Amino acid sequence: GDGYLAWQQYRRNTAGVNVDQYAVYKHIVVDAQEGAVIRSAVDELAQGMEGITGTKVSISGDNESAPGIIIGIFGTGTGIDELFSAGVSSAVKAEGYAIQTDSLTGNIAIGAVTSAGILYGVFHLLRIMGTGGSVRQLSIVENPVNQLRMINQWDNMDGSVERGYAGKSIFYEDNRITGNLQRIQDYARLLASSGINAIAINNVNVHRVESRLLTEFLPDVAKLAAIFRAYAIKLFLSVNYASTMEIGGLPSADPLDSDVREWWRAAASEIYAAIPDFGGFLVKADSENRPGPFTYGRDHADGANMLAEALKPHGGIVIWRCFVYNCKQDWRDRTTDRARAAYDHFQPLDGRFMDNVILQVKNGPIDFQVREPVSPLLGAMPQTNQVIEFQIAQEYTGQQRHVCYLVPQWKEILNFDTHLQGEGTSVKRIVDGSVHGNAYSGFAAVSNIGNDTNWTGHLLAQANLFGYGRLAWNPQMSAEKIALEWIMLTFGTNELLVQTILDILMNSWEIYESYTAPLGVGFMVNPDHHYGPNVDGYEYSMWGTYHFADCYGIGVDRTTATGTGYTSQYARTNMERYESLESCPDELLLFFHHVPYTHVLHSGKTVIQHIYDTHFAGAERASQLAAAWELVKDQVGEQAYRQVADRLAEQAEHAKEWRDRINTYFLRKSGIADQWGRTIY
Ligand code: BDP
Repeated sequence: GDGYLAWQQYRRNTAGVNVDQYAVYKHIVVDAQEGAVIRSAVDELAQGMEGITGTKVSISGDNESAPGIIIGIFGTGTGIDELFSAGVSSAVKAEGYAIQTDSLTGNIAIGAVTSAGILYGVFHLLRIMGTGGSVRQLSIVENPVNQLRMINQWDNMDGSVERGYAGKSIFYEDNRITGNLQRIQDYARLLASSGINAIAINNVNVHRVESRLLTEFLPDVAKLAAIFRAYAIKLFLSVNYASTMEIGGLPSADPLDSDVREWWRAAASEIYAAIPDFGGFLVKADSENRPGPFTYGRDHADGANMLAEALKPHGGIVIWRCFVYNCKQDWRDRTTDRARAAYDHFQPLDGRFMDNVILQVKNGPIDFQVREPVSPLLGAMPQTNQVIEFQIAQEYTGQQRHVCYLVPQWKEILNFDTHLQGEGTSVKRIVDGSVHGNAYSGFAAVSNIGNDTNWTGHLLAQANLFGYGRLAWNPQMSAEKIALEWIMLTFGTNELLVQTILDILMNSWEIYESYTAPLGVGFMVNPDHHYGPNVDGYEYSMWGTYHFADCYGIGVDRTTATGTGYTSQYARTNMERYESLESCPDELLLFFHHVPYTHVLHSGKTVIQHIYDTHFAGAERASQLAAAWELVKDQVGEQAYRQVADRLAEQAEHAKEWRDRINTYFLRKSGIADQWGRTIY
């Protein structure tokens, strides 16, 4: 098809060897009270079963001739409790579920303690059938590892999407909320099926018109909230910190000013009157020209707490972003290293935030580069709730014109050992809240969808949206397992096809990295739109993203001994590893050290030869991706084949441009020839 159904194809022929197992299930028994989420779950199950088995299923309140699929909520006096042992039902937590096949009757039961759990259980069962798994002996208990599994839309009300690479907004057009609510419901379904439970529906850069989502557009926001509610997804709004001035008619946004505080309290009350289960606010303040508490000599705790106080009586939360740095200062001295900024601003505030504030920390210290170290702020504030922020949108990883499956990158970040509470203090344990026992914790990520028919522009970029949700649900899942699920649900189970797409996805991050900025140095992209090579694009600007290449060497000295001191933001073990040239990993070398081109890496190559080799190899491997796709032409539908073939062709060409621009630059700077005598343009 055209990609619109994404991983919700529910096609008959995908199920492979176990397909006849599914066909016996012809009715669904609902052992739960009516409600929007239950209705979504039942609809989904019916639709899915009909697609997969090719026959209509009936829905009833009591059991007919076995076998059927029985769904129900534990402890509500229905029959569901009898179908599970007490041990199993008590292991199911808030959003979790149990799925079990009765060996005698063949009935499949899905039990949960909330309707959200039922919905997730239904999606799980459909995933099994969609990937051809056996349903004969199911015995599953699942609970999400992360409590908050959030998506951030960077959509503007004029219909554009900041860093959007898949068309226009599905939420807004002409400065109002769209009338096409069906597409939004389809998006809610997609999100819920991968495990997402929260969404902020507007860009973190809030313009005047979006501020009015809080006021005059509130009835429309409430409609959107109802759509998401039916899929167990909570709705949040990004707010302008200075809304009191922007739309409130007040002269100030000082967080300690009582009029300002009162304005926010009243605004919150109105929102909750319209949307009783409203999630809360997402805030980008004092960053990249956004207003914030600094204007009034206050700090981020003052700002966040003002909003938290307004939301608290209603059970709402403030998600305050830590992407805060001075974008107008260039490089003055070691303390102005942009990589230091989030930690320098926030770490000293630990303990000052109200308990309904969550800090949202980007995965790396700079900005979603293809390779960065893990942000040292993650886990460094034991008394503060934190969520990690990823970018599903491929702003710096090929903008959904290149394929770049990001789950392997996210896995590496989540598995990183911060050593903050001794060995084994991994990022995933920090963000799931278990290390510090946080009230709130989890994942947030910038969405990669727009109104392109296939949602993500590049069809293969759908794997990142799906993968993000799956990983937020369970960070233990392997990148490969997630990819396999996505491939089979989307394209079916043909072996050659599955293996080909799996190889493309699993190699794509490494390939992209190899022909772009080397060894963790970052950027080297065109300013503003950030697409394509421009080695010095940001080198002499104010944005704080530099590589410091000259005729002798390259890289940023972020050591504590001689550099910016950034390394000292890490726990000792990591600090020492990064500080020393001997132990710093190759892939991050230029992030932490300024070295001569002749510096020898652990790989045995010099830095300059590494640059040449990776760029030649990367461009070559990019063109092989296109060749691999050609071989499965007959296994995919015409439209899907075309969509991907076109992008892979563009990537192959663009990778050569990257290769040539980077290699030429460094040949000229260093004057050192390629050891293998290849032509460098
Ligand atoms: C950068 C984007 C910019 C965003 C900013 C942010 O280039 O468009 O507004 O991050 O996260 O990556 O606030």
